[in-house]
Amino acid sequence: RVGPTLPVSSELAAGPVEPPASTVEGFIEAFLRELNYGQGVLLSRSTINDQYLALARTVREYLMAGWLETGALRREGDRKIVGYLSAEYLLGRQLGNALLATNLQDIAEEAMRRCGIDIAALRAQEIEPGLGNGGLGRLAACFVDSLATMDVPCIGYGIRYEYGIFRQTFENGRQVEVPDSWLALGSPWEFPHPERQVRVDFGGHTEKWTDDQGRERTRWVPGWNVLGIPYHHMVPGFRNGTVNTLRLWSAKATQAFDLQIFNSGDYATAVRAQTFAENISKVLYPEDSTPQGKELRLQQQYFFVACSLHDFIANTLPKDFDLRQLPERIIFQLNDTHPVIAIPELMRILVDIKGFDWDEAWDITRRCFAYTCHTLLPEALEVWSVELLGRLLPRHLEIIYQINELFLEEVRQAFPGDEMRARRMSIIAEHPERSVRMAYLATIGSAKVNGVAELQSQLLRDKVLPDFSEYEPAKFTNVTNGVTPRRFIYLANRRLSNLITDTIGSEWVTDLDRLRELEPYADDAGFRAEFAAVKQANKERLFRLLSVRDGLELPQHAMLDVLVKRLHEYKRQTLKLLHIVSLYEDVISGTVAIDQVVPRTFIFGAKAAPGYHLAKEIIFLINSVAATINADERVKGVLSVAFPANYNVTLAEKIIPAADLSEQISLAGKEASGTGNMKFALNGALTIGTDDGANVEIRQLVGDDNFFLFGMTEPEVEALHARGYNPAEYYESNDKLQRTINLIASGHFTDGDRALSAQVVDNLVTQDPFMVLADFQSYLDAQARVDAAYRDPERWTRSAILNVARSGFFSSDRSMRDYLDRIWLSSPVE
Ligand code: GL9
Repeated sequence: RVGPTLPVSSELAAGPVEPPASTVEGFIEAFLRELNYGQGVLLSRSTINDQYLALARTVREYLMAGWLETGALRREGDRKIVGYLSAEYLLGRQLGNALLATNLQDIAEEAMRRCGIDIAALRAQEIEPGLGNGGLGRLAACFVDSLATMDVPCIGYGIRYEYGIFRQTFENGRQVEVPDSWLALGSPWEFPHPERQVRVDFGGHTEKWTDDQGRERTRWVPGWNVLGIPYHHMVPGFRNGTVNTLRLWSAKATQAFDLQIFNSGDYATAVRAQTFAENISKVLYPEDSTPQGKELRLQQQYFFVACSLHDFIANTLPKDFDLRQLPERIIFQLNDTHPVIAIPELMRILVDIKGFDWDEAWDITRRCFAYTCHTLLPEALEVWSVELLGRLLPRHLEIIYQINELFLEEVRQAFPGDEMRARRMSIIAEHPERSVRMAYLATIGSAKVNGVAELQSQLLRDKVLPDFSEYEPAKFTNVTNGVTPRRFIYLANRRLSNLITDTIGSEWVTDLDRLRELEPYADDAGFRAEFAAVKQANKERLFRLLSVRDGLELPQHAMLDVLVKRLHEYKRQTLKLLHIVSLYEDVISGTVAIDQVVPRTFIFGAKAAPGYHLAKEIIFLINSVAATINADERVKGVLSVAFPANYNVTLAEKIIPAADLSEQISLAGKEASGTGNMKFALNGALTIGTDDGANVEIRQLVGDDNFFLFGMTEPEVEALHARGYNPAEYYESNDKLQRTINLIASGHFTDGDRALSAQVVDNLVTQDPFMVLADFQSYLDAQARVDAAYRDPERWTRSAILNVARSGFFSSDRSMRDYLDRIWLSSPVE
């Protein structure tokens, strides 16, 4: 069912709110109306952008009644609402998803055809909102999709960055970042509400005062402020009429400019305050798993959290709401530590503004928050210097001190005489400078703490927060990540979706465990042939795209071996590179005859954080190796390397369905979960991977025979660290490794310039912090097993089918059910 049922609220227009008719004629009528009266152009004079905007607005019309109704239900009902607080949402393109959710794809396509428009050109017109860096932001987008599809009331809160993740280009093989002006041609998907602005304070100082009951109170006297303007986005459920809301905040100056100064001609000074304020939501920090100790980033965090809490309390709850009931009406899920300043902010609202006693306020607050930790890298745990936090948010710092003092008192009571433990558990770190450990604040102030895959949740308890899990073991839980099957199977892989639906029916789209029913078909030669044909067609679609987009001409029948994710040393793109170079070296040195090599096309996709120097050197080296190998006649058609620039959600939707082999090769104990790994398995790629993150669970489910495991386990990694790791030992004792590294070091791929590969090579041979060399041989052995398996196409396809059939667990719908059961403690309506 799409669209409205009866309006539930007297605030809705009288009578049913009618969307346009779900027919080609109805669609054309609405489209032309949007074009003429919305865009103000005639069809014959319209540009592609006019047409795209009108098409988007037409689809929006079909969602509108459901959106109004869902909002009214959320406000007027008494169900607990999920407030997802996330600094990132990596949404991907919206048009295709909206057409899918409304079941209007065929109607829209035919309607456009009758208007003489190729809908594919309009789809291509959309610039995806890249308001996230990678897995963490994409996870938030999958989660809100699932909650809408499951009819769970949710408001996703975040930041409307004017510029999202940078657009990556390559110049002479080096990454160059270009601002992502995703709003340049207008976004038809957002609804600005400037009249609902919220004021956010910063700076200043605090004062004591005594209220009329004689209680000593504190008030914050801020130094400056900005306005937050909400922009609403629809989050449509899959054909269920529910449309949830994403509320993204944009910063604006309280005063646009100083007219006197402007009139005196000093324009720069006149607008300085405005520029300063609006910088807060100007651009997404393009960091990956490293804390960015920048003042502006803390401003961003407090800005969106303050707006969101205010919005919920003042605008979503009824005016007379008893805030003691708050934990029954909202659970704020903290997506990593970025929004954790919400904890002291809620305390400030309850104690300073609403006049609650500290203890009662603390009891309420702790039940309103839950915290998800997305990392295992100690360097990725956010800390803010006391100096900065105190300057920007003086009252919040006081509150954090108070929380800490009371908490440590409890700890001292539970462990008398164990002062070391109290110090270890303090929110305030003393070294290297006095700072606030946001993960500790999050843990203390939340009802639940979860990791994002079984292994990481275990390591979170044992290694990252051991004192806390010992103190409150019941607080800790796991929810393994998931991905939305709507975008990553149905939308991205229409051919596979059709094959699945033709075979087992269409229920799988919202009940992914049903994919199990495909299992018997793995032994059906006819089904295998159809499955293999889907894969081949997806490859050809990708090659056509890469030819137009990047000028790449790739062979049609090689194994497609894919490594796409952010560029980071722990993800070990260099290990993949060593494998490629070793295959190439085998051929050019005459060690292996070319006809003995299983043809492979390697695809990389990766952005490096602009300030991450070594990551950018690795990108340059990958591009250098690609250029050399692709130009070498000796391996032509057998080994090819493609590194299309600007890997993003849109490109992922094309690459993943085409992949044969999914590379998930992080050092064990470093990748919290991974979600690309799930998308590949669900699209019928086999995984070569370490025992890390969700790989562990993927392997358990698909079975050892259908997964290529290699590398050290996490305990083995730890043991090697403890013994003292020396990469040079591996280099010296492994002839193949030596030849591979020597070829790179010789300048073979860099026009003879050894200096150009030196940083990457030296780092590997002398430091190798992520043990690439230690896992090299094991990786090569596993790749040899991959080759053997690929030589038997029937066996390969059978395994690929089993990967699809057994990966239903990785639906983000299942993740949401787990959050509901284990953390949010409420269930979807019947
Ligand atoms: C990440 C983890 O590194 C991933 O392993 C995990 O799958 C996702 C989602 O839980 O979260 N944490 C993190 O900081 N990033 C992740 O991808 N980084 C980016 O989003 C760039």
